[in-house]
Amino acid sequence: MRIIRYIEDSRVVLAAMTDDHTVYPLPFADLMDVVREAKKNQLSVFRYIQTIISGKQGMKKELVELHLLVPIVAPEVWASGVTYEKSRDARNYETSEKIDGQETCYDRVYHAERPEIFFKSTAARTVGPNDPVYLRSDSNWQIPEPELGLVITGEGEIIGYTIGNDMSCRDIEGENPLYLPQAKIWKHSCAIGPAIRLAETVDDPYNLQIICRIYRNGQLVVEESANTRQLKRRYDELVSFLFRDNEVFDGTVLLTGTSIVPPNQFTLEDGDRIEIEIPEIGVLSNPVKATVKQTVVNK
Ligand code: DO4
Ligand code: MG
Repeated sequence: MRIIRYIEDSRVVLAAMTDDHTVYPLPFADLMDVVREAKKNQLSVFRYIQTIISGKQGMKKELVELHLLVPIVAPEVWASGVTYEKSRDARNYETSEKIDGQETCYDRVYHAERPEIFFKSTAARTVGPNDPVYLRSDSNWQIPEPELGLVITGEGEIIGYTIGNDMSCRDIEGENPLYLPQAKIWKHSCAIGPAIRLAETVDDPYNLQIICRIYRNGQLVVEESANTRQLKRRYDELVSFLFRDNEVFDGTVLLTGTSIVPPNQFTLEDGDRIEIEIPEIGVLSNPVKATVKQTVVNK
């Protein structure tokens, strides 16, 4: 079962979509309201939704027929880094910090007990399906990072899985790892969606295929895939580090890192379209838009 949000007649609708693609609007504004109500009724989220929709007439729909929004207005999006060998190798390729024969910070974090976890986005910077992700105007090497996202409660329970795009500037991070926030956070630099698959309806979250396709002028220019079985960490391990002495809000999304990196000579361009698919969740599709360079005058 998947949870979606969409606009219909100028109203935002929260809905459950069953595996036969029947959509049932839910009498709640937000998935976290459903989670809280399910707890009160001592039912799992899936069972609680089943009691709500039983006997109701849903409507058969494909996701592409709906005006989808982010499936949850995540107050914060955090991200894990260098959790896959492929990401470690890509970071080592782009970094100017390497010295022959010596380990880089990326080699060390890949093996360390403490994972890399960084702040990625706020609700205002995060876009949903079909909204444009933006390119930074001060970077010449930008890529999408297709990632599985964990949707978590303020108590650290993983209630669902979504797709995330951790847009990244390889040149800015490569110049100096301390530039990470600038390589990762700007307006529209994070996309999530198109749906949240309830965790209890996923057979094996360590066996999810992730596919990324990038189109330029309508032509497929990049197609790569990976599987979450290649992840070096466990999801609960990543969540437990995020929670260390931290206040984490209901509906936070924690991205789990990328194992898909386009060829090194590739950079995104204005007008490209990125598709990230996890078959159990759907396809997150976003056009790419260049940001117009702004000059800020210091007063
Ligand atoms: O170390 C930089 C971040 C890497 C990252 O975002 C990833 O591995 O997905
Ligand atoms: Mg990433």
